[in-house]
Amino acid sequence: MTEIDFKSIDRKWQEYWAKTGLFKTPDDPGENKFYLLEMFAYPSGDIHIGHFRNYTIGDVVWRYLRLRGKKLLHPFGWDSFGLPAEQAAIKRKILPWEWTDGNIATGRTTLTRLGISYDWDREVVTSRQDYYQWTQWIFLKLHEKGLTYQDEAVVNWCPECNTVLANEQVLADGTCWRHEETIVEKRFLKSWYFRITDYAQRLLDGLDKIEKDWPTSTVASQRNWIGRSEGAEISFTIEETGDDLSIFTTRPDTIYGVTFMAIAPDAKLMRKLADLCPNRTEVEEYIRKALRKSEIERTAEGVEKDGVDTGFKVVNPFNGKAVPLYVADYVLAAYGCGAVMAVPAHDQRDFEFAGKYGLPIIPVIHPEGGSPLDPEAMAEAWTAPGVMHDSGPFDGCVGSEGIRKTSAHAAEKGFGGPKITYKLRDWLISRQRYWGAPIPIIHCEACGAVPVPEKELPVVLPEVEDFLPRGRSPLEDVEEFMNAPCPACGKPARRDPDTMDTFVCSSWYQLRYSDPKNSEKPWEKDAVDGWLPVDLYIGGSSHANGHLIYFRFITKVLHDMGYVSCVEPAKALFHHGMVLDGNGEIMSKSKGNVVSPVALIDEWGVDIPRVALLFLAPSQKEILWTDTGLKGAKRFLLRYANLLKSLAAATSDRGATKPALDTIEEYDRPYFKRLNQTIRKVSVDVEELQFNTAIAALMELLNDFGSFDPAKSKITGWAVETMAKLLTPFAPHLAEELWEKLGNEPSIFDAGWPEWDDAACVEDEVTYAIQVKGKLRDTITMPRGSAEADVLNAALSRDKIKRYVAEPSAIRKVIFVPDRILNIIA
Ligand code: ANZ
Ligand code: ZN
Ligand code: ZN
Repeated sequence: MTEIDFKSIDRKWQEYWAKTGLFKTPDDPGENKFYLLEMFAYPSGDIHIGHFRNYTIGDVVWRYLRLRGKKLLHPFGWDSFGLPAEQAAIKRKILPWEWTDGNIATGRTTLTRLGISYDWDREVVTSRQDYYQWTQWIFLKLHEKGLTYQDEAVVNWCPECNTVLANEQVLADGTCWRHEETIVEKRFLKSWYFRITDYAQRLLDGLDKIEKDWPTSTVASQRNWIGRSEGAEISFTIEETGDDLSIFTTRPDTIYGVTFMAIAPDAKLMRKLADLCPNRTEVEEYIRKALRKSEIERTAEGVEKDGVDTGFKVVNPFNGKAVPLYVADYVLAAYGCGAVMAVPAHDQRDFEFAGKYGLPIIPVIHPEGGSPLDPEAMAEAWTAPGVMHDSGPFDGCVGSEGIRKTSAHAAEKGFGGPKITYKLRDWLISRQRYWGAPIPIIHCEACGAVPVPEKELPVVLPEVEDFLPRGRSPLEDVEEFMNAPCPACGKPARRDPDTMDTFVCSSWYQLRYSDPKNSEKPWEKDAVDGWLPVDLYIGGSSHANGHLIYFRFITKVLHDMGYVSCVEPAKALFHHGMVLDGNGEIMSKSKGNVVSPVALIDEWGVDIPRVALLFLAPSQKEILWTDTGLKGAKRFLLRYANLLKSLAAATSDRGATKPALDTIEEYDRPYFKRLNQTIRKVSVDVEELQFNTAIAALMELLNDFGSFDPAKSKITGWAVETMAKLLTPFAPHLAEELWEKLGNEPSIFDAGWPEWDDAACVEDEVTYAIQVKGKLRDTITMPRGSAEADVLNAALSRDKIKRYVAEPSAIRKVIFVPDRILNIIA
């Protein structure tokens, strides 16, 4: 086999593509547009093999669609603000902008060398003024729409990050998304929020529309995270203070069974109550303790729930009964109303709590048709539906009827009514860190929080030497930055010292790519509407409840304000699998098992590692990376190239058009069929991002053509060109080279994707004579080339044969003549 100099082929074609502007985005998207997007990167080091895989998946799609004649937008950029970059800079004792600029340059060079089809003219860098000016503009737009507010509340605080975190940045076990060892604490802090909860229902409804093209697990995870719950809100009254104590319940039908109330230690109202309540010392001590626990610790199943009696009594509006009010940390401040009505007979947590503190258990729902519940004998709460008892006018109501009637009653009497709540919380976006987009707000003693006028954007992040985190924003100590005249009254005022969560930067980048150089506006409406929504979005599944909810939210807000027409930012979503080392371990610098894509392409060129990555596993599955994949990929590419070169040498037919099925001669029929089947297989598989099976089909094709004799064929020219095109998505450099070697004008990307002919894909059928002991008993038609076992199975299922062969175990021998005879000796 002739060797191929893959590296010089890479260079040659990458230069050619750059010169001819192959990856340039066309100006006029139109009907035929396709917006292909991979999640952009944190510039926190060079591209690693996981990126190589992810971006290659996108590139295969680009190459394929380009051959199909699509007009493509395929941009790339850098999520360069935020903790990942800032932490890296701190560790290396350099300034964040130096660190990010250096890494961006390196990353861009690597991606270019990997031959990924990005239009670099559209690159965005979130930490540059020409970008974050518009991040600040987005803040102002939300502010204008009443979707921002500042609130003093208990927040998640990571002591390692030295900043607050959004709920989406706290992992399920209560640790920080950047520090998996660090338990997130609670602090009381004034911060800015985006009212994402206003969009909870719309975010759910939108999922119905996109779910067929989004991974099921991510859709389910978002539904769960948004957490819609139907029930009622009911207003109780604290006897001593007259305060309203509203609660959310999914079971208002149990309200006659309330024997105590419980409020979250961090509920707003609790701060006032703590000062006034009879058991003040104990209550305050309990609150202090509870605030140190994570939400997970507080609510975990199996953990004993505790609390403290405040000494206050609360009146049930349904029956006027007064019950004690406890402060208990199993109640969460930020869900529902931050307080619950406790019904020990019908709620398991309340049941356990009542047991612990000797509180009464009053069953008010009894099993339908069964005997009434006896509180003395109950071992656990009765949570199933049933019939209402001891419930005044509601006695006898069954199941959901009770829920409906009690809610309606509360509404009628003005102390509550039906209510839907969501688990989703508002998005906390203030960060007490330096490396982010400053919040465009000026605090004035007279006017309050005043937004910076749009024309004064950007609020420039000052370059300072000392940017280390200190528990409050480092900008607070930069006087030149902090002092600013109030935009409303002109008097001296102070800027908001915090910067925005980096997820604000990434919540709208998909829009900016449509018009990245616009300095007048974030984008031209025509441009954004021409390209959006993203047709295929590729990225990791870890962003399911963070970025992927935020970017849907921001798109909807901007839609409502008329800045973009689409309501959902991405039509289809694909999660690529990880690349692990040969033992299934995550690659990391500390383990020393990192595989660098640069080292790979220095040794093998681009196409070999690329085919290896694509072939090793389906795109959504993990890859256990070993070098053996490279050797196999190389052997395949060499054989493929050699076959094409030798066939091309045997024909002068160039630019061949596809022959019609009825003109194909006997010799060519099986080859024509295999090619058509392969075109179909590769097309369908590439559209489903199943590249491993597509490459396997090319390997089979290679074998089938092992015995092909161009001297006997009339379709050699067409076959060779088709085979070159089929290789293009997987090994674009080599395919382009072969295309030229075959005597065609570059570029192969303008040559069009081959079409298949359905009629030519159908397998020929043959008629089998089925004999039993040499006597003809039946005939059946089967695809040509069927395996013996398939023919035998088909034969045994026929009544005529069953008569002679009662069961398969009776068969002593089978004589098989391919495509003609099956003789069963039984
Ligand atoms: C009384 C009751 C009686 C309840 C009963 C359940 C069964 P989901 O389905 O998750 O929405 N709850 C309400 N707010 C809470 C908070 N801030 N922290 C902790 N628990 C809270 O759960 C709703 C139920 O969780 C509510 O219905 C309330 O308990 C509790 F037989 O109210 B229930
Ligand atoms: Zn952290
Ligand atoms: Zn003012």
